[in-house]
Amino acid sequence: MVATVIKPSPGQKRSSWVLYPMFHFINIRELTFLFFAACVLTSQSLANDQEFMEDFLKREYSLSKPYRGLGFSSSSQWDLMGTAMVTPDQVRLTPDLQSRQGAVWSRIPLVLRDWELKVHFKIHGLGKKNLNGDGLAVWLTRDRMQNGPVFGNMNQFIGLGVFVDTYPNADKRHDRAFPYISVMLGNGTLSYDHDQDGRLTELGGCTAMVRNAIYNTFLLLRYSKYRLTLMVDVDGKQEWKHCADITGLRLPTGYFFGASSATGDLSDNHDIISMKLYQLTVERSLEEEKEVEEEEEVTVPRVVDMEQFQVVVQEEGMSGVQFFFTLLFSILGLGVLAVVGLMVYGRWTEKRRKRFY
Ligand SMILES: [Ca+2]
Repeated sequence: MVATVIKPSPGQKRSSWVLYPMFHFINIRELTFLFFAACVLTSQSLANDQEFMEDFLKREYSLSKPYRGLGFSSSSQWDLMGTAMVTPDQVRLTPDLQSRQGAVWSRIPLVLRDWELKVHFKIHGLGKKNLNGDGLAVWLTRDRMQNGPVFGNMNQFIGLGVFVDTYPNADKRHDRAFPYISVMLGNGTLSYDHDQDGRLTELGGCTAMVRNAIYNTFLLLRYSKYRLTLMVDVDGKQEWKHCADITGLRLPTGYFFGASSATGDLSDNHDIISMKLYQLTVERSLEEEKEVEEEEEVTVPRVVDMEQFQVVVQEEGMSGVQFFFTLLFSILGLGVLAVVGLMVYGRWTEKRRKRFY
């Protein structure tokens, strides 16, 4: 299944606008010209919609009902860890209980060049808004089955992390509404800062009302031609909405898909219903093929033009009270130094005078 963002196609819009006044023209040449113009515009818009020739569901990378043998059978392609458990309807990463961590990880390294991952998930619980947490994460990383502080996975991870963050930890700032979905690319040294809800390392994201939703909630990650697109479908309209778009992103192959979640003092049920991976067949121009062949093997994930994502963090200035006390102690300190200095000088001049008499 190739997700198509439903929006009026610019080509179609323009062509109908062009066609409307054509009944006023008598000149057959103008009519012919308009006909061809309309054809060109319409075919361009169709070409945009059919960017991908084909797509295939790749079962070996997908997790869906019935979850036969998941987590215990040697023939299963997925492993469970922590509190994750399989029920007939979902893989529950954590129950709505405090201090739980659970994850599900693919056993098979991803070797596809162009792909699309559709995740059907559900976050729900008894806690009131902002008395629930912490959310879940979807991964495509070098390492798998690790415990840690980033939604139940290790920090300084290498690869992609998509965080469905349901609790605002940086509550001093009200610059975004939660739940908030964001993307991070880890290179092994970058840290996800939980207290800042990952703002400093975020490549893109959006608010999405995914908790206790009455509709099915989906997210979709598409990676093709070094471009990563994140889309969400959370309000029952069967439409994909753009959430993040990152170009120039180089991702090594051989990484593992996974999903993880953690609860702390606050909790929720974090469920994965399915993770479906589609291989995309993408047309490449000769130049693009050459570029792919010439490029040295990528070993560390990176974004080519990282500067476009640099977040400027404003250092908090000194408060008025802090400034007053700093000044007061500086003056007192200088005063004490001056008194000590005068005493030493007085002693020294006295000694000198005694020596001369
Ligand atoms: Ca958070």
